[in-house]
Amino acid sequence: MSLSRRRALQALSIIPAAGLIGALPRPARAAEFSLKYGNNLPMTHPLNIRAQEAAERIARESKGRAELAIFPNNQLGGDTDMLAQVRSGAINFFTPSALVVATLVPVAAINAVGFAFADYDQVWKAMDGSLGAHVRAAMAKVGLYAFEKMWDNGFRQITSGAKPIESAKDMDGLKIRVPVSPLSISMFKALSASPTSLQFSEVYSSLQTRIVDAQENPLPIIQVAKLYEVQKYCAISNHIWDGFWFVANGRAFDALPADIKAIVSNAINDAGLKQREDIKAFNATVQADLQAKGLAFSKPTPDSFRAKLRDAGFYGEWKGRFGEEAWGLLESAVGKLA
Ligand code: X2X
Repeated sequence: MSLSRRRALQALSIIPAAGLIGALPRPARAAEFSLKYGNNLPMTHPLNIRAQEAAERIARESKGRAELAIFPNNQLGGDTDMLAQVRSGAINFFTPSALVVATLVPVAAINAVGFAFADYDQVWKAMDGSLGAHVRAAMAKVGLYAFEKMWDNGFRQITSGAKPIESAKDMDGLKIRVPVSPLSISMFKALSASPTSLQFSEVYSSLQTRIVDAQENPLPIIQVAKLYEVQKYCAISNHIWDGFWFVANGRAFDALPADIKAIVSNAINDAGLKQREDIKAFNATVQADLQAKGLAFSKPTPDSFRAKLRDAGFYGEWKGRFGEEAWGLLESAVGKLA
């Protein structure tokens, strides 16, 4: 089924979003290798649409020997639960944001240093190149195998309920939800906001009940998770570039026969590359869509944010925490930061 057809059917609820998997024809006999994959995003996000295609390809190319069973939308628990599950082998795959991987592998947050990447050319050169290789090697040390091609989350933007963000001074005291990640907390404290870490599964309700007033996420997430229903303003801050690592439990993946491993790797890496293109296309129209749904946009210049971070010692601190080698790889991709 083509992507546009699937999207159209979803929009018409002919394919119920969470029932997409159940709607697929199942092989008569259980697959020899049933691979469980959990993630935190709704079925309508390009990550799940492309993962579903990868699942179909894996079933086809393995002639039914392997099956990728997708558990989207936090069905298996929140991010930290799924991270624990993929480590223990309870699930085979998980696509955590690099921010979340960093609770386990600190250097994984290096792509999320504030205002480091200027554009996608820099992002993919670094993440498909030596910076990504450095992070993947660190993940391997804790038993996580990360596929080569990172998937796109996007440049993160700030939404708020009470007032718009026009410059860094509007961050003062802002009660903002951030992912469960030390870098996010550190960055928003340095911006003099009041950040709280919450798993993505709790974001909508915490905004709705005003436990927090603001959150930050790429526009495609704001759209598919319907955060515009519980927020009024959106500042195009581009403060962090964030991506999802497609990680496997290393031991379980290694134990698969070589031919199945190759089929799975190719399907997942190819799907990741297509997912990047989907986000690019999504970005071309999503702001207008969100505007039509009532979000009011502002575009603060990054200068006041960068200056605040620099004055608070943010860059110096994280250079120390990530170490010279990783920091050097980042700076060779984006230029001098600290
Ligand atoms: O939790 C978030 O904000 C999200 C969806 O962007 C991540 O997975 C980090």
